[in-house]
Amino acid sequence: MPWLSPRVLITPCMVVAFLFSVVIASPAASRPPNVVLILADDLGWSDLGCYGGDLVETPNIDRLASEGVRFTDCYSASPVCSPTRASILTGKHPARLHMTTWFEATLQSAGNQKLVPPVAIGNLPLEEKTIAAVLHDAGYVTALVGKWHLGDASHYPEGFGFDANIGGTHWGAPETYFFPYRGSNTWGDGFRYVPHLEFGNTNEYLSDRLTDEAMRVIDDAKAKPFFLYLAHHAPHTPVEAKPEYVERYAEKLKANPSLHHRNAKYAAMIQSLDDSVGRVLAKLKACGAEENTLVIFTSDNGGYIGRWDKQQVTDNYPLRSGKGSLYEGGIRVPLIVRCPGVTHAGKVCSAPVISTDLYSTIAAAANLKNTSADGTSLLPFLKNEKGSQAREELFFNFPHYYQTTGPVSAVRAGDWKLLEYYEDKHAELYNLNLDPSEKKDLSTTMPEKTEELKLLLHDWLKNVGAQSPASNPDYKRKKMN
Ligand SMILES: [Ca+2]
Repeated sequence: MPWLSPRVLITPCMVVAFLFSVVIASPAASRPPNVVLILADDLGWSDLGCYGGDLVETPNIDRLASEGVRFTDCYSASPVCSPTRASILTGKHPARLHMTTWFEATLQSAGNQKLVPPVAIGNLPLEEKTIAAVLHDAGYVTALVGKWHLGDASHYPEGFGFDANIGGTHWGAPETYFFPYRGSNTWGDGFRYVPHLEFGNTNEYLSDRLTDEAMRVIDDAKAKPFFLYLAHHAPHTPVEAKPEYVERYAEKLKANPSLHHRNAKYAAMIQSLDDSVGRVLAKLKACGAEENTLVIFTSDNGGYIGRWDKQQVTDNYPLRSGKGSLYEGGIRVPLIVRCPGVTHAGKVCSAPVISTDLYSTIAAAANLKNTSADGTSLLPFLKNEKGSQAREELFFNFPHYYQTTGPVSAVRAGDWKLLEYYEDKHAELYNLNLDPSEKKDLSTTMPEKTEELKLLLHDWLKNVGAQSPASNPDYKRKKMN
């Protein structure tokens, strides 16, 4: 057989083959991007390694950040679960939707408090067109895997554009993270279950199982573009983790007594969350979808600073407070976005953004025209376009009580942040650039700035039709012992 030079190898057949491959490649290149939205539950802003967390190691999420854009000043539209989830899916602010507290809380009557919180909607209204429905109309396969928490059985994901609902119910948390993901307590047997995860194995861990289900969604999509909404329950309470990971972090804490984060079980839960992200990214790569998939990772509210098993769950240091509060610890959350060919690898963006922006961002990335009432596309920030303007103000409204707060609204305008509490109408003013921990209230020393932000906040509350708490005529002040 004669030796063939490389030049001889380029034959008319090869040219035809090349042209054929271009034709084959073209539809893939113009195919709409897949969208993978990974939502953590109650993950704090400073929990992750790439956000300064000092205990848990999150190599996969850190790598996602190094390959995409990491936002330092992303906010959840609410300091609690359901409202933020509604804001992500609808692009509307919870105050506009009147979905201002979590589902179970909408079913409970007011306690002995100075104010009666407004009646909040627990069921996402069926007329709301979610981003899943928008993508579904555009030919996407759509699936929720994990937590839903946006209403009762007549308001489950199937009614909002999702082809598949794997595990989503009205419950905000599983009773246990270990198979069969249900338990019994004073409310009865089978309390807080996760459906559709039958036939599991002993010691199977929920975050791992949800990831298995997410893999199947990607496989089942086959040639169609897909929207995978992987809504992990972790690291929301109950604080339960795989023993081998707990042991690892217990050892690390013993060796490093000065760490801010002190909960080995909670760290171990986040380790499993990081495993999940790693497996999803590997799956995208293995099936050739990596270059055509928008990946978003974020959390629905700040870290929970209450106790579980007599130990504080997390510490949002350097931010003040935690879940439920409108101080930064309650609403500032991680946000990482990777979209090959769009995002600049390793960029860190400090523009203030909010969970309502994800709807418009996903729609824009899929080249769909839909925009939302309260969001704006983050694509200019992802593309690093010159002249990308940060939004001038972000607003928050939580007219309810929680362990960390009384009814309150807030506005962030540039470096300035104002909180106004409904009980006594007092306002607090902070400069987040100089004082990110919100320790120095400037409201009395800067009355003009305080008044300016109050007016902005009041105008916004009025414009979106926000509900306010009312005085409670039955309120009985607790006797002091
Ligand atoms: Ca949550």
